[in-house]
Amino acid sequence: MSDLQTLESSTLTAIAGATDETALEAVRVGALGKKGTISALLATLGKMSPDERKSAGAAINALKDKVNEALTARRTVLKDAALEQRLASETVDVTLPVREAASERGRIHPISQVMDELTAIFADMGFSIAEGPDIESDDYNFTKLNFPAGHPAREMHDTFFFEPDAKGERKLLRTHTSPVQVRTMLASQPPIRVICPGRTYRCDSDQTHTPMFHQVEGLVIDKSAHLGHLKWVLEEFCKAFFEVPNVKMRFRPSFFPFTEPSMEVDIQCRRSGGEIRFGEGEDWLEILGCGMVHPNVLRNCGLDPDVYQGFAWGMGIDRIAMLKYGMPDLRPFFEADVRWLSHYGFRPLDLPTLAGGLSA
Ligand code: 2NL
Repeated sequence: MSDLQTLESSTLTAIAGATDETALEAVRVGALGKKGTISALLATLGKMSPDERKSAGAAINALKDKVNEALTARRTVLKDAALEQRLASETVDVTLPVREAASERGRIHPISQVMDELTAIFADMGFSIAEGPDIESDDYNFTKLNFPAGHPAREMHDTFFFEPDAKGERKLLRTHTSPVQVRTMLASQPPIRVICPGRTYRCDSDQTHTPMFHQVEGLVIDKSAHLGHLKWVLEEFCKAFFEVPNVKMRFRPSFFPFTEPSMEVDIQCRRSGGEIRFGEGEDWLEILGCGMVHPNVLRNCGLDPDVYQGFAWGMGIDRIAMLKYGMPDLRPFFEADVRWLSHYGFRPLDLPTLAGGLSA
């Protein structure tokens, strides 16, 4: 038997004996790989005379083709066998319930939902969204906002203060989102139209108060922004937010250090059987405070009150979320109970839009 025949029979035997694809691949590399037996034979062709090369070349290439064919055939046999084996051993329980996608199982917290709704409503009116730090200076949280030196809000029992730093400055957890508007006025020129949603903190804890809560404030500054604009903005907001075609509103005189005049706003509602509906009925519910920005605040924020004027308002996000979605207790908002969230939460991909519906 010639060398070629010996190589052929040993290679074909090895192919037939390979019991899985890994073993078969090892045989292939042994014969046809860079350092394989057949590759080595092919390399000898270069040193042969043209005549020798002609006959030996044909024989070696024929062997190579034969081996390749055998490899392909064996690979098919092994693949089929592996599939047969899987089909015989694996079972699928078609009676199992369909597993929901993660995007279907998760829920959006009502506060995030309401923030997204507020964003959609005010973006449509041309407002930007501004955010700022939770840890603020006394200056931005109180002084620039026209709080007098001895104001009760500046006391330890209402506000969370940090220990004074090396320079003696006492930082605090912001008690409202107004410092974000202060920052906006200091950093930009009118016209300004922003809303500032975010976390706020006060030393307060009972059925209707948590030490951390959420607020949204709005601010408009221009040369001639007036109370009529304020009333329009708030009325459009209430109709859009509570998803009713009309709502009566009542503006009562009030006081805030940062606005003059200041007002509290009630909206028309009907209370019946523990339920509350907006845009109908004879009852009133207070939902926000507002007013014209105090000239001292404008001045403190680098704006000339003889040139610019504006209005601002503020309300509790947690509170309007409870009202809109009929949630009786504030505390579970921050208890991270998945059962509560799966009941009161919102589907992740149902983003609130004015066109598509805020809460649909
Ligand atoms: C309320 C009342 C209010 C503001 C917030 C504000 C901000 C700046 C200047 C003037 Cl920078 N005003 N914000 C104005 C009126 C009322 O909040 O009851 N919030 C829960």
